[in-house]
Amino acid sequence: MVYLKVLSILIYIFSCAWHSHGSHEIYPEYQSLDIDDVNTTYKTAYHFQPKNHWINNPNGPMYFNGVYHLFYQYNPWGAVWGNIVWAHSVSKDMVNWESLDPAIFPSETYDINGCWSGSATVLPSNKPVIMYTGIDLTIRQLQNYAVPKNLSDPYLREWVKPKNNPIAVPDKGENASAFRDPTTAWKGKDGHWRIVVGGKRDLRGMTHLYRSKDFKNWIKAKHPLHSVPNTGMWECPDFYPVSLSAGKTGLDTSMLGGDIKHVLKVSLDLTRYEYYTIGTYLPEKDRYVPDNTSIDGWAGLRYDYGNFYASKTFYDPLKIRRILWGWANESDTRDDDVAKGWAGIQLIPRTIWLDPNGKQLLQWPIEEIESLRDQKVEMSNLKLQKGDFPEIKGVTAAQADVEVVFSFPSLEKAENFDESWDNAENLCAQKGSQVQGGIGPFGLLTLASEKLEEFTPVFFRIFKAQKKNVVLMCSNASRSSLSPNLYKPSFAGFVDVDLTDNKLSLRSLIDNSVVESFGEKGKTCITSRVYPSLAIADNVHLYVFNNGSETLTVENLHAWSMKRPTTMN
Ligand code: DQQ
Repeated sequence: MVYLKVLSILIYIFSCAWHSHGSHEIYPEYQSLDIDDVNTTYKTAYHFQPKNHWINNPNGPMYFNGVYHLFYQYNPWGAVWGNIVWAHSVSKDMVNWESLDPAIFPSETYDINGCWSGSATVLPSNKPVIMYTGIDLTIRQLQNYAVPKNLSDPYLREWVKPKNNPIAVPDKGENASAFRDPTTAWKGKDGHWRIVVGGKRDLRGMTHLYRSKDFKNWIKAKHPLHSVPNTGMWECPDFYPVSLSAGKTGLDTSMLGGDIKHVLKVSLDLTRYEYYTIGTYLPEKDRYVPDNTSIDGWAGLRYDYGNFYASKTFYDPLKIRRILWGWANESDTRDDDVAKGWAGIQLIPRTIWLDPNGKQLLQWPIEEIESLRDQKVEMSNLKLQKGDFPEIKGVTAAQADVEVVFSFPSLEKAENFDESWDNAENLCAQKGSQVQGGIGPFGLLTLASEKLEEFTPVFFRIFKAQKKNVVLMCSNASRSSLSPNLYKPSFAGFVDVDLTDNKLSLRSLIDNSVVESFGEKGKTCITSRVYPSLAIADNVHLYVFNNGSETLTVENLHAWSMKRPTTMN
């Protein structure tokens, strides 16, 4: 039994990792090929990306003195991972961006082989500090910090690395290649600061805890904040408070108190997926205990069930919200990346808050993105019978924002749910958008070619289970492109919703090679990176569809063409 369980975990890990674009794969021959002349066919218009080359994790996002800062892992010399620096862009609205010179780059013995991920903390004295992982001369991972050279520069262009770096090195016997990605710091009631750093001991993933009185000298705590066996290396941990009662209002990272829960998110190097738990932070013990409603392992809740990794949140004091940035890696091949001269995008920043049920988080694209909405079309009260798929005409289907609410008269026709179907992705692969059901599949056909040789459906399917209905949400890339050799997964997640009003809603942000979708007001989110060969630019179509025997109603549908931001690097 145990053997079978371990075997199934290993098969799962391999099937995930096999397809994922590992960020640390090294291709020396491509690492420093400067590519100025990029192929723009699949470049996104309103998702953040630099002019060229490789990008991965968002780093140290923050709001400081009227400006949003986004740093990110970047290869200044090629479209594959390598030569990693902290690129730096600034914005007043997180829609229009101005790119600056890299803020942190290898210069010292303690970071000469790379400036890897980390976080920013704005101290109460209104001074930002960046913590990041440096790769030293002997390829050890060390934690360092950097401060702005000139606080009166509104863009904080230059950063200096104080003399007492590094501030944390791996302990004797500790794995020096599994010690990275410091979090934003939080302050305890004792006035001391805390950060956690991702790590592992054998296969036990963990967050090493450090404390400091002055933000300069850091002492490692005897025990990690949290650890879980058999999860492997924990990359890019994120730890922050959320409120049970404040709705969408975000909390500063140091907030503690009555109705506050905490979230611990980790990025699993083994599967290249993230998961989070909601739980309780015990400040007097400096331990985090996940609630028993959160699965604490690789089958746990995800911010996004698709191409989404190494994410990071920050507290936005301007609009009192918490914002999530996530990196969407590629689904094309390394050779495609080299040929197109770029790889990786950042997804639209999302406001993130606790569901009033206390069991999961909710996410929604930041409101600022709506400033890019242009030409609009609407539909309402439209009946969709089995096999109907009316086209949504009048918007640029390659670059659109679509919001739709579906309703169904009853749940009677829902198919029976087999309790062994615990893997949403397998279920979605098996019951794709073309396999007829009872209630659903229904949703949007995005990035579709004229004769439907290519399409990426984003849809729901409702099942009847013993205790309650089960809602499956899919973003299925299996038919997204005629090109072979692409990664075309049937990404999927379940949606925890009670369906008492017989309605489900969906929003998709479509942007040339990405479809970022939000099911039921942000309960389940899925991103697909896709590379159609026919459904490109003006040859893209967009449909709403129903393939279930129950007739549905599109209560209302709003779709907008999306403009390009005025400035994007
Ligand atoms: N990538 C970074 C690391 C991090 C990993 C290096 C996650 O700091 O652990 O580019 O994608």
